Amino acid sequence: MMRTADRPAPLVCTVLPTYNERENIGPLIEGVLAGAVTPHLVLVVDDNSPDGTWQVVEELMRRHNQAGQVRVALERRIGAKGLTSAIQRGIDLAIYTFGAEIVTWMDCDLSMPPEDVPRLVRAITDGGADIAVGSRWIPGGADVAHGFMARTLSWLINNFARTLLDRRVTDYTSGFIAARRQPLSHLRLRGDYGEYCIDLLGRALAAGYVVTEIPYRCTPRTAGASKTGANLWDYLVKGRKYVATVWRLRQL
Ligand SMILES: Nc1nc2c(ncn2[C@@H]2O[C@H](COP(=O)(O)OP(=O)(O)OP(=O)(O)O)[C@@H](O)[C@H]2O)c(=O)[nH]1
Ligand SMILES: [Mg+2]
Repeated sequence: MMRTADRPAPLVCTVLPTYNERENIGPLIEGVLAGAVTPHLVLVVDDNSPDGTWQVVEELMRRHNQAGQVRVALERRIGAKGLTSAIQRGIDLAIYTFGAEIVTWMDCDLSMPPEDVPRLVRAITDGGADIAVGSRWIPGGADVAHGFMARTLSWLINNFARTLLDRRVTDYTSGFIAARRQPLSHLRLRGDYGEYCIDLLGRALAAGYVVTEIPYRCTPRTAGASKTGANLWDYLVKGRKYVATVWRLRQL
């Protein structure tokens, strides 16, 4: 894309929501910064993790924030908890405090490859999308992190969402997203865990925003513990909320 002197490259901010990701956060931050092609800020929103994730981030801030340049920032929330509110807090800081034009976010268990962040960003800067979604369900994408039962339930819910909402999106529960500031400034995140993603994409499509998908390979976490349950009951409880979210959005 051509840039002129009066049109500086847009600031991209990657929001990283963390709870007890001490061993993952360092490689993840380094991975995101290594792929940066325009000015890029990494903003960690940590809910005062007992394992001291925020201390690792503070150390990286000392290393990367030199000569007045902020490349790594930390929001340490004391008392607040929850993935959706952490991402929303990060989006608000990215847009209104740091002036980001594009915000990306992802899980911090290294199940989503930081090398793919530039591809999501390019889908917006070069491809003209308003929102780019990392998808496990298009050619080139895969989910090798979860077992047969979880993959089947995820496939079922995503097909249910495609049938009732919009077929162009295949991974409504992705959570690996890049978006322009404009949709984010009037579509605030609602709901718990994966529901927020279905809800955001459903409302964005209904509002006429251009949503594109980029394939990615979801790999198992190798350090730290999952914060969501992995037995059939947990999946059914989560799945019921996903179905209710799709059902609510169907008439938009
Ligand atoms: N700030 C914040 N981050 C959270 C909270 N709960 C989970 N996270 C982060 O959300 C991301 C996803 O959490 P995971 O434990 O990987 O959950 P998941 O991906 O649904 O589960 P798996 O499929 O088992 O990996 C990780 O980056 C977590 O650290 C929370 O309460 N606050
Ligand atoms: Mg995970």
